[in-house]
Amino acid sequence: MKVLLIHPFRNDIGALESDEFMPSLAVLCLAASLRESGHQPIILDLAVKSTLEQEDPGQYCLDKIVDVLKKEKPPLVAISFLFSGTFPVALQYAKLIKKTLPDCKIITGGIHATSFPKEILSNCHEFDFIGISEGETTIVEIANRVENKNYNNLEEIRGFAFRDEKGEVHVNTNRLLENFEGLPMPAWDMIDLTEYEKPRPEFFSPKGFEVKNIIPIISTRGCPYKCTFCDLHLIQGRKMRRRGPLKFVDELEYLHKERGMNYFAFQDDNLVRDRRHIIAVCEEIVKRKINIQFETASGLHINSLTEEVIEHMVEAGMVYAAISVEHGNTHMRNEVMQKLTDEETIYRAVEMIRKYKVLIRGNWIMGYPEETNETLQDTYDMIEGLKIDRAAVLKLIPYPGTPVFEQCVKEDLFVNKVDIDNIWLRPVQPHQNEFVIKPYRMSLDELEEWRGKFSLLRNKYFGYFHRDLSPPRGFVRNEEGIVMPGGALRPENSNKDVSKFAFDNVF
Ligand code: B12
Repeated sequence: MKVLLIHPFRNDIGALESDEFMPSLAVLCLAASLRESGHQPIILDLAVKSTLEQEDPGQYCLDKIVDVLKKEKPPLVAISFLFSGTFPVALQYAKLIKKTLPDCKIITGGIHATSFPKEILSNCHEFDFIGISEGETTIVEIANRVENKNYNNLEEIRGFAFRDEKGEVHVNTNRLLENFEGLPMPAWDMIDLTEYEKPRPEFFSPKGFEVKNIIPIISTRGCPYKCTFCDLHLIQGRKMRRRGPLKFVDELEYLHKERGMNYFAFQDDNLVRDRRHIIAVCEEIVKRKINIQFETASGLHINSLTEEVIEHMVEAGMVYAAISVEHGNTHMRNEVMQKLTDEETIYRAVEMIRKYKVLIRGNWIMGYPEETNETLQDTYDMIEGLKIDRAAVLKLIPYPGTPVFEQCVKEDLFVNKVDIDNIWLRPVQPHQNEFVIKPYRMSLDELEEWRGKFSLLRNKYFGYFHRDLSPPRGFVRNEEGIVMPGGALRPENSNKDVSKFAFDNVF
């Protein structure tokens, strides 16, 4: 049976300014499982280059959806979106789909729908079903049901929510963690990778490759840690699951040798947690002579990094290591955020990575309820002390399903008095420039001041230890090796005030 899988175009500043299109792994994984079970998935990824090239991208997407619906008449449509803030777009699509093809069923899933299945199904009758947590098995089960028009005992489907004939919503939270190893390779063959291309001359490419695509890959799911800001456990759970190195590297080999891809971004939430796994993956890459470059987009958990792991990763092609530090103050990092990483371990990890010619980016969070001027000073001092190439200090967005969200609701810390009962409908936008919550002991003006200071640190030490690296566009390096704003901006951005956005929201 035909199943249309839609990945929306985020018609907002976040998408438009960063224009970093990456194929949706969610859609590729769901499509692969559907196909393996004998269904006919049709991928409509609207977050692509050709959408951005349209005069009115929003309208273009709506027209495109109608065209595909009329042509394919799929009995089931699945909408997958990555950020909670994209829900309004998904809802707009669902309304249009039901208007165009009233008999088709619509399912959505992903982290936002997983957080609010009851609210969405009770209020938005356009959606028939919701997949909770990982969706490969659920989508196949519901596709089988739709094909056979068998809607009996839907409550038996695990990780699934639906509305019955009386309009009552049933949520089966007994979710399923997929047998990750057993899943088919994401359906890369179903998408045109040129749709995600753009020249990226600014990318660090020590092997000299021209980088046009960033290809997301994932070799493990799950993370055992309980960081108080992270909601990913809602989807992937805390139990780590891996794809066997041979199977995973088959995917890389296909993408590199048959599709010409040379730059990859690991999306694993805790890529190095299982050292034997990452070492085996890297050894397999080297053994098969797969000549690629990769980055660790989601941030490496510092506790698990060892010299041996780094050495293997560099040999296999790591050129950009993102590390998740989260805070410069030990109490904030370890007691409040539950990151459980010593300061010495952080400094040691940076020292270890720095021995290799690899770019290093650190991620920090600012604006927790317990934040003070003193704790932010510790973050500032740590960044100054580490002198890594990029330092991203991002504002806290408390997401439902996290302890910090509960705390902010309980203590009424939201700046814009968000309507908690309606947050499923109007979620915080990821690109929202303003701070979302106000710390107990700091004013918003003070936070803004810190944000300004951190923005000056962002690229300050770019290439400090590798001075032959040219600073990012729009920056120049002085004689002491310090990088500061100056020089030409990218031509396409020259007439936009991107500075604030770029500093704050793009890694
Ligand atoms: C790639 C990524 C990005 C990329 C996005 C690239 C792009 N152009 O699209 C970049 C780097 C830009 C990014 C940025 C941010 N990100 Co991000 N990112 C991710 C990441 C690491 C990987 C996503 C992925 O591919 N996963 C693998 C796929 C297979 O999993 P999945 O998408 O969850 O899909 C599965 C299920 O959800 C389900 N499913 C999904 N859709 C559907 C649909 C149906 C019908 C069904 C049945 C099931 C289903 O089935 C799928 C297969 O099992 C996730 C974390 C993660 N590991 O998932 C965070 C994540 C999505 N990001 C997150 C956040 C917070 C951000 C930032 C806001 C961080 C910040 N403070 O700046 C920014 C936003 C930037 C901006 N300006 O908008 C949060 C989102 C939380 C939320 N509730 O919205 C996540 C979940 C991380 C987390 N730990 O909390 N991010």
